[in-house]
Amino acid sequence: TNEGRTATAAASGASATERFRTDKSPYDAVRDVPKERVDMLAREVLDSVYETIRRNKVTYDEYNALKAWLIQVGEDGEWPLFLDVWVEHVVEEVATEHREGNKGTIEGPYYVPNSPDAVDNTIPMRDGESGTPLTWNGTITSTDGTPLQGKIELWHADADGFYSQFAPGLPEWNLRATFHANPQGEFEIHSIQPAPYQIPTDGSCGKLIAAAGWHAWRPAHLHVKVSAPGHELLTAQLYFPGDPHNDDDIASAVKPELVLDPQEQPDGSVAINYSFVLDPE
Ligand code: MBD
Ligand code: FE
Repeated sequence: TNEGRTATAAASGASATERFRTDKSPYDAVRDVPKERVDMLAREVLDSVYETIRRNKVTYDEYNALKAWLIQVGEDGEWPLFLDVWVEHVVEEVATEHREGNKGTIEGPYYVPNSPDAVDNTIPMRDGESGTPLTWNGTITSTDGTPLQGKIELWHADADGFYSQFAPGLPEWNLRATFHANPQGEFEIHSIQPAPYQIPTDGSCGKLIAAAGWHAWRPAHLHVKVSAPGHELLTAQLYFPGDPHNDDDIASAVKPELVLDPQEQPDGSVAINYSFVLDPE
């Protein structure tokens, strides 16, 4: 739960918006989309809006509620959150449907590039970081079985569901690190098991969820970006069996291939074995 600490939607939204502007150069990206594509895609989206308005006889009250809400999404900085929760999963599906290697899923709004290398295969965490200790072993290989000396960028929420750099009071790189496989493609990672995550409920995305009678939960998940020379970057998330939200993730980002098989150890920790197969470029 998010009790005891405050992470307002506006604060994490502002951080996510700033992150996106820094990493993705969106204004250059917008110029790169050819005019013919913008023309066709914008018209198709608008046509589906018109169709919805006509079919449901949308009223002026509803139109104005939408307009007020859209203005508020921008003021809250929640466009990254809104788009990654409700749109990105289909973009990811289309972008990766050709792959023969590992299934991936959405990146979400909380990735930060260039996380420092892990020390002793252990992710940075606070003294007494709460959560079940997790030991993860696996390999990175190419689709033809060749071991890859690749790297894994790992980031995840803490036991309260907070991400460093998007919630106050956390060390900068808490639960974020880059891990390297050896020449045999083997890697080992020590971290903790994250908690289920509730997207901020006090901002406009939360308002939409409440107004529609939805819930705000994502199942507990580990985010990864796995890369190796000459191979397509894999962005994925891994999930834990039995999580009540694996079947109704608000972000529609769970796939059966991404659910782990954790083994409880006598010392109370959990061992996981999960390997990655990357597609050659
Ligand atoms: C998350 O942690 C996340 O992974 C996604 C996709 C959206 C909101 C919060
Ligand atoms: Fe996440």
